[in-house]
Amino acid sequence: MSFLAKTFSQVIARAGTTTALLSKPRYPTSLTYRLASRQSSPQSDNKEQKKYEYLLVDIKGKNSNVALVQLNRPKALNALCDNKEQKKYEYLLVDIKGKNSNVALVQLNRPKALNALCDGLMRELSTVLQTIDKDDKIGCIVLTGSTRAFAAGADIREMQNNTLAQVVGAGFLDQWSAVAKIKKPIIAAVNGFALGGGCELSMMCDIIYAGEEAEFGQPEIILGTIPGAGGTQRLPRYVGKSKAMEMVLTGNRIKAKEAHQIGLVSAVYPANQLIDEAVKTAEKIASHSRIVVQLAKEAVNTAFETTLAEGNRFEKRIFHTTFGLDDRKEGMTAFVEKRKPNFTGQ
Ligand code: CO8
Repeated sequence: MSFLAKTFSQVIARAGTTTALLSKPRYPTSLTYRLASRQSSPQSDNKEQKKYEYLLVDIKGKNSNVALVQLNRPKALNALCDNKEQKKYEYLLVDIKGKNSNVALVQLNRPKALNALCDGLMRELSTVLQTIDKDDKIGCIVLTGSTRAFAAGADIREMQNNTLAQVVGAGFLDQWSAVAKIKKPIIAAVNGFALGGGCELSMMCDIIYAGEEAEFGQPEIILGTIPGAGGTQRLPRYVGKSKAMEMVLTGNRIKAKEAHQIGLVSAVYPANQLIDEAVKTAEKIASHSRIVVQLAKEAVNTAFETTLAEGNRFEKRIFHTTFGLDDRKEGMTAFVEKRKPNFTGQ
């Protein structure tokens, strides 16, 4: 064990009378070791041991009130890596893209089930997106799946035997709404199937790009149920009542070209260029003021939640608000001085 790592472990081990938990880096490029105080039972401590890729965590002391955190990357002499390895997510691949490393690429990775959105996947996705949302280095997110499927819907096998009491009682799939609450822009890069919850997930994003072979649909009616994550609400707002009704009532799928024609997606690319194109757009968005991008996203989304008059009033207030920002001053000054703006997010 390296000197630094050893010292680190000893410090953690001396964490005192409260149990200390050393949490793992949340996603690839950050080296974010955090200490968090936590009460935990011996039973849950055993579970913790399996959760860390590079650490062993144990509870010590007569009163079980000391956490022993051991760095455990022996082959690399416990080098404090920035964890480029991507295996720590069960259902996702996460990577950082862009010339300025300011775009997060999140890929759904459950290929055998065509990225069916099981509970675990959606929990992981919500957590990862919320973590990225708080990362100052990232200005835009690209969400994608595989060439064959963005996502073929909620996991039918998981839902098959659920009862009404179970789904209501457990708030079944409540965590899905977390995606629509992310403040940073998300571009859905859709190749293959985007069906049911997959189509709804893409509509929770801010921009949808499609590969030429992409197919969108709300086939829940075929399964004896209806869309549950925005299919009956977002879809008519985006494509109009008649088309939304047709898709929801027949379960028919539409191809990328038609999805483009009706305004569900804003551009169609050859499948193998889709992610690059999405990242290019994401980089452009990320080059603008972070705070102003966030405000702009909120303003556009408000158009779907309110009347025109209220929406316009909200927009005007947000517009006025930008005059309290350094970035608004910098953007206009840069234009006048014929140079590129240097935004600070303030
Ligand atoms: N759930 C679970 N497993 C799935 C799903 C799914 N949604 N879709 C595909 N799979 C699995 C298949 O079972 C199969 O697994 P296995 O090999 O073990 O049998 C594997 O993926 C490959 O699928 P297929 O063999 O069927 O592949 P095909 O190329 O023949 O067909 C299709 C591809 C057309 C995508 C077909 O799989 C299909 O129709 N899938 C179901 C699509 C669907 O109905 N989606 C809607 C689900 S319901 C829903 O999304 C409600 C959302 C509510 C959200 C509420 C949030 C609060």
